[in-house]
Amino acid sequence: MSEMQDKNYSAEESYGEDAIQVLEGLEAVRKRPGMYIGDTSDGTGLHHLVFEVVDNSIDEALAGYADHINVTINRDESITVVDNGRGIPTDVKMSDKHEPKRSAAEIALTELHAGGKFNQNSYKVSGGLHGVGVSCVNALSSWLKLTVRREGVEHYLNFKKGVLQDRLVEKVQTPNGPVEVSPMHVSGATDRRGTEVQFLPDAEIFGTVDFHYEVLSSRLRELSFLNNGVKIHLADLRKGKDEVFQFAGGVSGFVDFINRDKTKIHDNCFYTNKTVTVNPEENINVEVAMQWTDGYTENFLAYTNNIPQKDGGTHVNGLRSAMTAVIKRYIEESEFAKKEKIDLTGEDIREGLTCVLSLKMPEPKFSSQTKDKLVSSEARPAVEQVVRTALESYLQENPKDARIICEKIMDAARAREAARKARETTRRKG
Ligand code: 0RA
Repeated sequence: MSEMQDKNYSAEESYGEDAIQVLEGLEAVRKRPGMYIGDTSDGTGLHHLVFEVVDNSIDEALAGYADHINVTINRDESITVVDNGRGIPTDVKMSDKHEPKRSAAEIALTELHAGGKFNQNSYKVSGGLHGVGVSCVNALSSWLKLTVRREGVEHYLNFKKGVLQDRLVEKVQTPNGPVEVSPMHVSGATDRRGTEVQFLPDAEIFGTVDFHYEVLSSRLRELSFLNNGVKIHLADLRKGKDEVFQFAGGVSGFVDFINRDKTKIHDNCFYTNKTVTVNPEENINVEVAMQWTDGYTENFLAYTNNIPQKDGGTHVNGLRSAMTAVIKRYIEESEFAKKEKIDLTGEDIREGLTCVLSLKMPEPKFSSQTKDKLVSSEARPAVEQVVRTALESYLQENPKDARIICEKIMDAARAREAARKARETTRRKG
């Protein structure tokens, strides 16, 4: 049993009540790291540390204050994440119940909070899979250094296993008498702005620390597709390798990337990006790109707030129902399909389709902790409405693409019908 849990240990003598809560939080994370960050023995949790830090910079970018994120794998296997956002607030929180009263940055890096996030964005987009926040990364790092560049000044804090090192303490006068505060260290003047987090994952928790470039690059590439306008630079100083992920055109760039070695059967990728208001005050941003290839399988990726849903959910259902309705009607009303009576299914429509659907919405609900399926009911009509309108216009405005797509779909329906008949014949003979 640890000192902190020992009933005989007289806490109040050396620590305040909430200083104890901070230590208990740290201890909880270090005791069951897998619960907070994912598997600590197969690399999942290790790479997740990086994504947790990057998510906060992505949030700052989505709030409109950052457009550049730099991720570096250093030679010692530590990771540096730098953004050009506003910088985590450095001011001492006079409302802090702690003594000495701490900086907002220190609180953000040491307190576990429910949402895990310190950004108060409308979407709370980050949160990734676990959404545990940087305080967990801090607790699971043998050391972490935070540098904040704000208003011409460079500030820093150093931690070991989540515990602040070299604390500064000053006395300030207030109307209620003198109070002790704990500001950040100042290293000097700067003309840069933003937040920098460098950390070394704790080998006591993760065993050998060995980052895989490909694991980081594929998720960072995905994040750059999902968050248009954010430039993400990844550098691996161990191998002298680096890449920049920056795509114009949002998820249509993602579809292009997925289809890079496939044969596209039509030229113009379908793309829409709209925000709709459902219920009073709830904005949902719907972004969709689609392009058909000459293949037979469907390639469908769905995301909510940058988190993938491999089992789909209400957003995917909304997209499918709008697509089926619009395409069915287009074919029924078109010249080229007049003579033939074909019953289309959703599967016919999706054969050879590459599609990326990305939703950004406040407080999404998922069916499980793994967030593999979205269950928020308001997502369905939002996606349905956006896709219906945009796909109708796309088909009207791109008649050549529309015809090629519809012919592929009718081919799929005919093939399905022929296969069914062949099966029936075989059965009768048998
Ligand atoms: C809270 C408030 C503000 C910025 C941030 C958090 C912030 C956090 C992170 C984490 C990584 N990069 C970040 N950038 C910003 C706003 C501060 C203000 O009002 O100036």
